[in-house]
Amino acid sequence: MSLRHIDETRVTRFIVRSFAEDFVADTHLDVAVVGAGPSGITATRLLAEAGYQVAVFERSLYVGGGMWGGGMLFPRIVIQEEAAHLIKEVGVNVQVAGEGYCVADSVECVSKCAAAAIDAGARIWVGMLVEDVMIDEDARVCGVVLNWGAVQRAQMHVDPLAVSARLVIDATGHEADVLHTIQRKVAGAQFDTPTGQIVGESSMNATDAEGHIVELTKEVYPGVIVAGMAANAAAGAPRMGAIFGGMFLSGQKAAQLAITRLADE
Ligand code: 48H
Repeated sequence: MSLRHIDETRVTRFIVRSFAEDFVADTHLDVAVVGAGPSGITATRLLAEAGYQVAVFERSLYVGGGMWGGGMLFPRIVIQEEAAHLIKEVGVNVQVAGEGYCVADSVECVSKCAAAAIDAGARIWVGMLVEDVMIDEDARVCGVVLNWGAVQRAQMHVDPLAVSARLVIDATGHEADVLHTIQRKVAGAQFDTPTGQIVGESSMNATDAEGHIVELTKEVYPGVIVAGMAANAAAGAPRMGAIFGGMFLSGQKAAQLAITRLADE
């Protein structure tokens, strides 16, 4: 069977039109999630499953954040048994390793978590960097400011576009990038962290890090919930290495907080 003659300009039109329709639909969101690592993608899925209009903006061309690389490029992640349900429910094969630990294939985990978020109705925008936030008259964050990740890498001067959101989740991992941007740009910004500021993560202590991550997942700045490694980084708490249970549980808590917060409005 030979394939039909291809009209190249049709391909162009289909791509641009489909993109534009979906992107315009996402210009007013209930929740804008920044970063498609394990915490961001879990929060996104759970919010979409709860019926909210949610999208995740990821500056890389791929989703999954630090999950792909497992531990030191060995493509496996370790998850505590208490958190394993959050990946089992999207179909990941989780092996019980003993003593409360489970192991999963990181490629399978990324693929199935992302697929489940999309199936639940969320859109994942890759290659899009959140370079700033929008702030309303009460100094509350009310949206994200977007540019292409490639534009940032090429250091081109290109003005951004903006998407409004009732809540933003900073799930940008070690960098806590959204919160650092707010700290840099909003004069006198105070955060709900031990110092009132965003301080950056401390050295590895997995028990401490995993023990605190869920409690540190909260609305640290008006309109911004922090999740995942960014929650520890914001508070100056430690890193934990290639154990991921806290990331999934933090994503779950961020979604629950967002649902409660949105219901209060
Ligand atoms: C758009 C952005 C921006 C931006 C960053 O690092 P992640 O996987 O984040 P978490 O917190 O869900 O998971 C952390 C985990 O992967 C990890 O690194 C662990 C457990 N480390 C422990 C240790 O000791 O090292 O994903 C964050 C995502 C990435 O994909 C970034 O590209 C993306 O956020 N991102 N996307 N706009 N401004 N900043």
